[in-house]
Amino acid sequence: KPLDEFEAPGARNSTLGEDALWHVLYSLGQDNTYLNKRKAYWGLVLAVRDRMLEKWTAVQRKYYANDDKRLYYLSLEFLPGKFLRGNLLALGLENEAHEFLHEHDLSLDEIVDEECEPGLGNGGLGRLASCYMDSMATLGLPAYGYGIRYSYGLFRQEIRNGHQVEQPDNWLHEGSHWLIPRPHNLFPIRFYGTVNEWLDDDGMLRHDWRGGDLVMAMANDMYVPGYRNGHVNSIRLWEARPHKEFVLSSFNAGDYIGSVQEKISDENISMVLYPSDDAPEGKTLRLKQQYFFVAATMRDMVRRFKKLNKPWDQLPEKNVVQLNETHPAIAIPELMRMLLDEELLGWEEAWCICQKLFAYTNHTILPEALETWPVKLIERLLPRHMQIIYEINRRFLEEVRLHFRDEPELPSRVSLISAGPEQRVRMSHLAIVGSFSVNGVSSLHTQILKDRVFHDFIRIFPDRFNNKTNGITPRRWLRQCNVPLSWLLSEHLGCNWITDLTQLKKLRELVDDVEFRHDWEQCRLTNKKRLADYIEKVNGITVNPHSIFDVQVKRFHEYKRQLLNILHIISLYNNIRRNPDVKMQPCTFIFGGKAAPSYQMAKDIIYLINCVARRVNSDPHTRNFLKVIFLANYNVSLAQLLVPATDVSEQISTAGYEASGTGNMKFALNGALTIGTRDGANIEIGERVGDGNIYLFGLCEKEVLALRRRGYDPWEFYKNDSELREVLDMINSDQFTPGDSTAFSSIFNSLLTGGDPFMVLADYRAYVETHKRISHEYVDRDLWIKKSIMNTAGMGYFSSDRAVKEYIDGIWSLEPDV
Ligand code: 26W
Repeated sequence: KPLDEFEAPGARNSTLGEDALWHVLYSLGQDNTYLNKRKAYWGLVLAVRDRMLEKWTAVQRKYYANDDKRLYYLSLEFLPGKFLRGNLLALGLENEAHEFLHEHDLSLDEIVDEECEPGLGNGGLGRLASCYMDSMATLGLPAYGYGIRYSYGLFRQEIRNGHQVEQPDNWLHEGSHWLIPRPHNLFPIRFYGTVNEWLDDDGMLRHDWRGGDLVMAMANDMYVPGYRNGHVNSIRLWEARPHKEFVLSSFNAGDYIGSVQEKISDENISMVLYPSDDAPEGKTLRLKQQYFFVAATMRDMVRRFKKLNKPWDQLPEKNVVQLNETHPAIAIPELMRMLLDEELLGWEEAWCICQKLFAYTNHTILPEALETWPVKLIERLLPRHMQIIYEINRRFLEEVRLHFRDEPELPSRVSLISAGPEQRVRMSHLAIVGSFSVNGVSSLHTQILKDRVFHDFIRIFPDRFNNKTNGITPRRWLRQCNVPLSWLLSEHLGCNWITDLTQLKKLRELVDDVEFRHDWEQCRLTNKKRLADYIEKVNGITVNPHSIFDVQVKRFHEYKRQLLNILHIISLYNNIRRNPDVKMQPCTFIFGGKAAPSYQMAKDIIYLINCVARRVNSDPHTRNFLKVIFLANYNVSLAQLLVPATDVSEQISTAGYEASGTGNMKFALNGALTIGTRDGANIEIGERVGDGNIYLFGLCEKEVLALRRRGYDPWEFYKNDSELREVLDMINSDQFTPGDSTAFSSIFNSLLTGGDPFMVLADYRAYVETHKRISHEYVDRDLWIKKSIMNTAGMGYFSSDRAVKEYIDGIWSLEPDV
């Protein structure tokens, strides 16, 4: 069409393709008489965005008109994955997009390559936040996500000579039109400074925090469309901007370079995501990030609330704040500060409001992951907040002493401040005391919180603790990532499963249908071939799509026990070499995942896997039976490729350590069989897919505790299991690193002299025997496919729609607004 025939989008009697072309010319300023991938991509993004914005503004208007209660979901991490495909799907624009691209000799598959993935999270916690945002929009909830617009997401992982190398992830270098900057939504955020005291008219002592440094928080909005329901929510990501006045004052003083340097250090706050999901780094910048986004978010919430002209005690009737881990827990003293110092409420009134407003989700029991901040640091950076924390603690401990008179030890155990040479604020205690709800993320995890980690608190606040087993969104983790299977499902079940995943249970009636099983297997094979092509292209290794695809992808951590997996692979390798005529089902073992840059042991394990892979893949005796693949830079996009192509899902954490896991759910939903320990959500997955359709092995949580109490000696397993000994001795030699026999001595030592803290050796034999069973059962294709179908059929419960509904009923008391 000639240019003058295009109407500006908004009038909306134009097609998606017409709008895309319009945007190529008028928004991007590029010739739209021909398109390449990049232009088609960006044009489509803007055309899709227009449609979301119309719906979003209508939805916001409705929230105000209906006086809805709002949910604020505070998370330092979000991992949404690529947007284009999911947004087209949710808005029902897929066909229009295909037509448009087809007219220009392009395909959706090609142009989504143009999109870069926002890696604004480390792993499970960030991805969970994104699944929940998807479900909240699909359920039509008045909900807002809040976080930080990091300039650099989680590092890009490269593998060089077998080692992880971290590269910066400059995901915004081309800009992202999925993110709309809102330069007028701007709040000043204070750091450092001093606290002044004054007496108000009633003679009450008041506090006023002033001075210090100001940084501006600027909003950037990301949009989350519900699935075909006309609903669109948003995630507001704060970006740090220099405070004008500050820069100007030094500028006028003639210190030009100094003023620019100030500007640079202010912007540092939102520069980069901390890449650790185990031990907190304890850096001032991290605490600054936490306070920065929390303070801006509380301002935004109070700004909206004030428009309603309601008394303060209605704040918790009109709002609820969910804290994703303790990372945003500083919101509690921040809201106290606003109510006390700015709104001049009394302590009791302000505290009552906070305790009705906040709810806290715990995602980890690893002691080293529980956040604490030095009192000295908070005193300096946030002096008023430290005063408030002391006062919260004083009043709390007074109550504790009153109610538990015969337990003089209790106050120090539950105190918000830990004693010792360096006093620290326990953020989990602050979050528990300041919230009306504390939840774990799987049955076992919540039980452990109640029995062990927060046992003292369960007696103080018996009704506060509850479980919300995690869930995943079926839109991205089935409909989007597994198109062949989605077609098959919709053909037999209709398409309601997309928003009501429990429909999948009807698949149980189809397991005996030979033709259906055949189609099921074909879907799986299609997905496996696609993955094999990717591996060929990226790693240059040919894998057999008929081999068992056995996959372990997740962050590298000792408790997740990638080591157990590679030990088994080495013993398999030894066995094949000993029996060259062995009759076994060929296996492809696939690994992926990042190690925190400062976590040396995790990096050593990555190196070991890559060295074993090099040896195994090039050995002519084993090549046809065994391949080991490490896929670099595991992220959401790669997960979407792997999950539907996996036969065996490795979920093998030391029992009691994995709070829930959500990868386990993605694989089982797509018909993979799980080999796993009785940990986290694995237990609940087992209950729902049935004992015969999951391979659970090894020590359970109670047995892990008991063995540790009895005294666990890994040497015994080394001495008594010759196969295992052979494997460990190989690691402790130069077998995988010719000429260097100490490359893996840290691993060997940790497993033996180090006491094997995650009990890898204790579970080794059970793991190997379970793998033997899997290998046998896989060959019986009918049996295996039936089990695969039974997995998908049993996974309806693990939809994030179910999880979010449980949060609504049990914690948030919200009304869907559709
Ligand atoms: C401060 C350092 C830090 C950063 C992140 C400590 C801990 C974290 C997260 C809690 C780590 C995390 O992602 N935990 C995972 O949360 C998932 C969602 O609930 C669970 O499924 C995983 O089992 C849990 O490890």
